Amino acid sequence: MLAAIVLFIAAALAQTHTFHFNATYVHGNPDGMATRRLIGINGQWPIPTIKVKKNDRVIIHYTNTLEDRNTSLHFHGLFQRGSPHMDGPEMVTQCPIPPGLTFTYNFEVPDQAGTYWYHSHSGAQYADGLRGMFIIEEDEPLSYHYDEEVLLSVSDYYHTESPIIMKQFLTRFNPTGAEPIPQNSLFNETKNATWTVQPNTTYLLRIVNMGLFTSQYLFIEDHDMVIVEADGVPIEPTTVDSIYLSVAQRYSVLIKTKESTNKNFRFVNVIDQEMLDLLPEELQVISTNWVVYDESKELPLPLKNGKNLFDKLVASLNPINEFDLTTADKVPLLPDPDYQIVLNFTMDQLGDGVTYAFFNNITYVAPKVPTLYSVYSSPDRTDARIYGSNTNTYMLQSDEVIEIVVNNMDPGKHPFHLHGHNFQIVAKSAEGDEENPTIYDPTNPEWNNFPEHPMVRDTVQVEANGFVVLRFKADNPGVWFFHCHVDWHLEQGLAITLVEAPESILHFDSCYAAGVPYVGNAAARHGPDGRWFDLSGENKQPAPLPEGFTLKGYFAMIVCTFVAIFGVISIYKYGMEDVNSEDVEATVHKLYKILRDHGVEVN
Ligand SMILES: *[C@@H]1O[C@H](CO)[C@@H](O)[C@H](O)[C@H]1NC(C)=O
Ligand SMILES: *[C@@H]1O[C@H](CO)[C@@H](O)[C@H](O)[C@H]1NC(C)=O
Ligand SMILES: *[C@@H]1O[C@H](CO)[C@@H](O)[C@H](O)[C@H]1NC(C)=O
Ligand SMILES: *[C@@H]1O[C@H](CO)[C@@H](O)[C@H](O)[C@H]1NC(C)=O
Ligand SMILES: *[C@@H]1O[C@H](CO)[C@@H](O)[C@H](O)[C@H]1NC(C)=O
Ligand SMILES: *[C@@H]1O[C@H](CO)[C@@H](O)[C@H](O)[C@H]1NC(C)=O
Ligand SMILES: *[C@@H]1O[C@H](CO)[C@@H](O)[C@H](O)[C@H]1NC(C)=O
Ligand SMILES: [Cu+2]
Repeated sequence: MLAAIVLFIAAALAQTHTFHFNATYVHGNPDGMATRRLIGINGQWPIPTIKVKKNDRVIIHYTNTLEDRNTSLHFHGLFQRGSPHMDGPEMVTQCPIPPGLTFTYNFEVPDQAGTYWYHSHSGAQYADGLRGMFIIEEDEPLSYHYDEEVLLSVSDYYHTESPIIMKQFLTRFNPTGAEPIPQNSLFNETKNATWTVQPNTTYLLRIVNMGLFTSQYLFIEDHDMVIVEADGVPIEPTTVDSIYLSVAQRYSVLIKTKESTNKNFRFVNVIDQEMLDLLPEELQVISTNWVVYDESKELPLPLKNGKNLFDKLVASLNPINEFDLTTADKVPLLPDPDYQIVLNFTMDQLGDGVTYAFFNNITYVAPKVPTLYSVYSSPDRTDARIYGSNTNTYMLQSDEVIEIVVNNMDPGKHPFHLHGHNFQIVAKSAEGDEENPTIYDPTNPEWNNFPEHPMVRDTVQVEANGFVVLRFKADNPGVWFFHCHVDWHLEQGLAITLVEAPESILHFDSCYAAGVPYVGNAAARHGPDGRWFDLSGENKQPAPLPEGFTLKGYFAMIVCTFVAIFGVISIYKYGMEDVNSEDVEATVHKLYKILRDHGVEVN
């Protein structure tokens, strides 16, 4: 009862946040080195932060006012429980939004809180700036205290627009598949930033890597960070001197400022240069920003760059391995899987000379119909075959425990992201040998000693030539993408599609069972060339009554017919047995009264 009341109150307090977002081009120079065209919202860049409370509803009327591009929005880390059609990736859960069109995203956030973000899921479009933070405030008391919440994003940054980069990347003239090298990194979408703090204050810093490619190290000189949240999951408080974030990962950290204001400190973000195939001289891998206690005091000089300086700096940091974190709620290890998906990941050229990425020899190619819409419209939606050979689709049954093993046979690091869920990281290997990658072997005692309380998050980095083993419960019907969040690799096909419990997704079951058409216009006609307007054979109302035939008269006729029939039956009965004739008379009078009440003249 109490639970019901609490739920009722929560529902009553839940707010609806409505946004009108136009995707628009703006010009910007966030790194102070080159002006370029960026994609903003309503003429502004950086794009707005969305901040809501748990249980709230979010409605975004999203209009594509870019004249030459399709677009979409994905809300990274949101489960979209009951609203899989709001997840955003084009050709997976929706069609691309063409120029001029408005698509309304409308969903609730009932079951999660923390640091999320939203970004375009059309090609590599978020590299052009269409990326922002999405914060869901917890509606219950937190287990930790802070005085002030501060948001922070880091990212890599390109001076060229993504469609142009894509053309140069996916060609036979790039036979090694070398990823585009960013020109810079950004800190809160700028550089050389200063963050003015109060002394003796505890800040909750919500940090997102909104970059497209490179992981980053982050640290404040002479200040500890206490990790309390990762990808929306409360984490057993863990003190570190630095953090390491792959693209799409988030951490919330507590930072206690010093009591004294006699000094300012460097706040440094560092691109993981090991991910880059080549290192341009001019690329600033190490970028300095500042924590300012006293504006009248000098800022320490920026840290210098250079190959050896990177190695030296990184060697001095101790960011925790994400596998060694644990959830604050001590989430227990899921039982042995009902279904295991082993994904061997390789990169190779195909006949067109382009380098593609493969899971088990299949490179993801988008279908002609968004996969979720195939679920909606096919009577055979539980059969993987309808989803095609190149969407790399796996069927998940309701409430199964799913295990995904990614064996990375590539010498790069890759952050894998699952839509619609977070997952337990039950095993994660260190970097392997390029000639002899470390393959997950469940019979190897070194690898099947899973933690009792594994780390949970929605994006995990698999190390070069290493593996990760992930588990989750298939408790969220939908079509969910699982892919590398380095969008260059996603564009190379590094994705699979999970079709989860399709029989429980809004669908046309009763139509199939009843043999009722579910596609077409009112006449069940559809197709090109105006056949949508062909209504021949539609269901229609009966022809009108003959002229002079009024509704009253029609009613009188029915009742009179009834009286006549009743009379015949009565006479028949009368003749058969000893019935009181008064009964018959009374009934006939009742019928006359009904007729009079309806204005029919009777004698
Ligand atoms: C940051 O500092 C560098 C080096 O001093 C300078 O070239 C660049 O323009 C600055 N960028 C911004 C956005 O302040
Ligand atoms: C979005 O663009 C349309 C026309 O393209 C304009 O009418 C509307 O006012 C714009 N909305 C906002 C919020 O800027
Ligand atoms: C937008 O999407 C449609 C449908 O997939 C496609 O035909 C068209 O080429 C896309 N436009 C751009 C500019 O990518
Ligand atoms: C980052 O930018 C946001 C808003 O643009 C601001 O509220 C926040 O304080 C900035 N973070 C830091 C660490 O400066
Ligand atoms: C810092 O805060 C603590 C309690 O939060 C207080 O006891 C202490 O006196 C403060 N120090 C200064 C210098 O304000
Ligand atoms: C993955 O690679 C390993 C090692 O080559 C092999 O034993 C295994 O069968 C492969 N799995 C799949 C699904 O291809
Ligand atoms: C993938 O292709 C390689 C080489 O062509 C082959 O050896 C391997 O068996 C294939 N694996 C699968 C799962 O088809
Ligand atoms: Cu990747």
